[in-house]
Amino acid sequence: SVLSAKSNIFAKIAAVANPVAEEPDKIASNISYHAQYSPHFSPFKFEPEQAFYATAESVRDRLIQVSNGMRLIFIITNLIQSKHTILSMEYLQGRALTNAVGNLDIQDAYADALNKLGHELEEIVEQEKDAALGNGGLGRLASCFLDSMATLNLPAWGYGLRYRYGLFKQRFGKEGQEEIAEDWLEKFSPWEVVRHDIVFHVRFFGHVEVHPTGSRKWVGGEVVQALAYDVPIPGYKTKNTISLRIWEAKAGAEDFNLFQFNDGQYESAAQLHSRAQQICAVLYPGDATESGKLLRLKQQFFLCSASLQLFSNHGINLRTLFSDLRREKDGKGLRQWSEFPTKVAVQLNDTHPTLAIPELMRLLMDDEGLGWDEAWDVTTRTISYTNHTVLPEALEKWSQAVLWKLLPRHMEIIEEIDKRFIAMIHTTQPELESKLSSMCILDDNPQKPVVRMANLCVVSSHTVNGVAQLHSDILKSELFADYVSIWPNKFQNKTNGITPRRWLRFCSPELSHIITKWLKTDQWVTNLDLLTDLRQFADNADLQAEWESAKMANKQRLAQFILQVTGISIDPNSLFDIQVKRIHEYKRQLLNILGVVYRYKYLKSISPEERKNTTPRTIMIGGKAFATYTNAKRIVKLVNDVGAVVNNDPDVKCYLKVVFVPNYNVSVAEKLIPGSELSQHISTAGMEASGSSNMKFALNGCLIIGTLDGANIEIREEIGEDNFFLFGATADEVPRLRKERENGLFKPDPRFEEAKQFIRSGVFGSYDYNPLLESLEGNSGYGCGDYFLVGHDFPGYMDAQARVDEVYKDRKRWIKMSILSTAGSGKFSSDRTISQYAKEIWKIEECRVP
Ligand code: NBG
Repeated sequence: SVLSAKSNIFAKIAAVANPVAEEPDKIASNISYHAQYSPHFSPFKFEPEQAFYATAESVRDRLIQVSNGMRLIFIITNLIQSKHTILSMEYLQGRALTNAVGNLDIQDAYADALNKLGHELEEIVEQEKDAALGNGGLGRLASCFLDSMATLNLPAWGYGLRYRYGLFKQRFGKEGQEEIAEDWLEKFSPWEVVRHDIVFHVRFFGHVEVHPTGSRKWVGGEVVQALAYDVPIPGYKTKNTISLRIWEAKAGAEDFNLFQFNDGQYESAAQLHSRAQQICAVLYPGDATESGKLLRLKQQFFLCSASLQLFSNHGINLRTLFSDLRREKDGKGLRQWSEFPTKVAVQLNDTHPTLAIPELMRLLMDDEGLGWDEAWDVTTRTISYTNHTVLPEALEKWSQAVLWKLLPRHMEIIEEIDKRFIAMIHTTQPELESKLSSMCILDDNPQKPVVRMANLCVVSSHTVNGVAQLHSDILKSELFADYVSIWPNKFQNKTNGITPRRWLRFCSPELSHIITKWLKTDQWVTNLDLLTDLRQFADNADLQAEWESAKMANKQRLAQFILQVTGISIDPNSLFDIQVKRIHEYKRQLLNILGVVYRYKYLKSISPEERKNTTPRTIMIGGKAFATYTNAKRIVKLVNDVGAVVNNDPDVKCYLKVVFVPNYNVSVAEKLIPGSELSQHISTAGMEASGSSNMKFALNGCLIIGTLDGANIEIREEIGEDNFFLFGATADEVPRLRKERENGLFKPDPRFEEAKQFIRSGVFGSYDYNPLLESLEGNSGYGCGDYFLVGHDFPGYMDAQARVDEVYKDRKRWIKMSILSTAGSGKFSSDRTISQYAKEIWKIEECRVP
């Protein structure tokens, strides 16, 4: 009967392959066309899952249409327009359907069309799997940038890898977090378009051949194919659709050894295929082993080589484009290689794609015949580098031995870059000679000779930037200080940003409508500075009432979601306090949970009457711990254990709930952030380069409790210090405090000691938390006890939390602060960030489709 009901629907709605119509009837017919003729599912099956795929394909048709038009424009203007490329090992795209119909401004039409087919759009979007080709902030930033580049009509694309398994899915067993493969390609991704005509060969290993003329060529070794997949990225209400091009590694039919296969040697017959498949199998394969390190380097080089070989964003590869140019030059004297950087700009998203530098040098010298000086000039004017962290363990250093084996020609080039850099210092900056051992690229320490990728980036890029003002200042005064006197103008700041489309307009439609109503325009979606106009209404009782009810609706939706994924029921009238991000000691989820433990102990110690005067709180913590990061996993376990006790304690459960939100990802963030009232950004000062979820929370009217770290500082400046719950040591105090601690001068607050003791007493179960708690005491393995200063900042944190409790009781004041948070968030649009990159680093202008 289901079958006949569905076929009735299809019979009523003729299937037409017409993707352009705006009317719901025509859209419905297009969706049913895909349900019937796209060969993925049995015909007439139209459950939510099939409906999602058919809807997504229908939307994709439109994207391709716009994108093809765009491409034509780019090709026509190719010779006068410059193009920019982001190379990133990570993109954290999340789901695409809501964003696509929202940006194309066809949301209502698709909702109506799905209704006609017996489905709700809200239900259908939940069917989509997150594309999680990234770890956290760095990857999500790249995805926000793509949205802004498209919206600002910039001729700019992103390049990455098509990992078969993205960031792992987090599950819980007896021992805590377990990782399982997150299978975004289990069926298929309806968004990507495979480009069988865009294939490049990427070489590994082999050797360098020297010709009698002196020219060098990299030959032999292992060659795999890089096949392009394009994911269309629509701009918001523009005709511009750019692409995220992700490469897949594969071997060809000729690499399959039919003879061996017929001989029964099945594995060795397919050896080259399986080796190629390993390259894009997983995001960040473990690198504890030598083979793991080699695989990561292979991934990095694979991305760089494929992208650079292609280089022109629109299917004209570097050779064709520039042999055309060379012809022009020869014929009419028009163009030269020196103009290449006016056509192509490459932004390295952290050091992961550093191998783009020697690869571009190699292509220019060995394949195109340029001399060193000319190739170096072109390369250094093409490449720029963004640093995303000062944590020493995250600054990449690759073994010279492994690099010599994997990329012999590139190591020759890296050596030469280093040699010339050292010579330059000797001749032009002799006062820096004593610093050379840390400034040069090759670290020849006989125990473990390595290549310092960040140094290679700084030496070879025309611009280096940090991602928030404090971070950029630290780069100039500490990490890269020695280079500043050589290149004073090389260093810039580009404070991160977030796309207001995904992070307000689409994830919180109620609040968006209120903003549009009060500002009398929806232009804020692309001009976020307009939000400042909300300030004048912050005290208005009508706005406050509407604001509070929109936040309440979001909280109720969030409570339902939490119930559904954890079975824990939370009270929407309690203060929703959220900390979601990767689990790391410097981000200090441990400070948060110790505060919770203290609060629990305190609530237990007071009378039921006194409890009634406290502010009820629901604390939600979410995030993934890297699989081999033991302390991070212990923190996750502790949060879960504390929750299990607190949430079931009849004395306190009305006043305190603790929830570990499992499997935090982009689509979970889209539910948490709109429903948040307080969010925690409490890293040890100087350690969080920027943070970007802080911006998402503030934009959604959520107040921040935080330290003077990363972009917190700028957020506080924008929204006003009265609207920010500040605590903790400042970045310049941190080294002194660590020293004092090392010298035994630190006196812990009694509340801190009590909280730790309470955990040790076994209230939260029998798991041995001593190793975790010891990291706050003796030697934590980072050189001094409590390297992250949890103990030092604990009392300040507790006092700030007490201020939060007090202010929350004053509803008018809280709502006003919430409105002012949103009103002060204009600066943090990724449109602003990307405009600054375009103008100040890439020197590109918009390329609008007429
Ligand atoms: C992260 C920082 C964050 C920052 C994002 C985006 C890395 C290496 N760095 O603070 O830790 O917001 O980059 O810039 O992932």
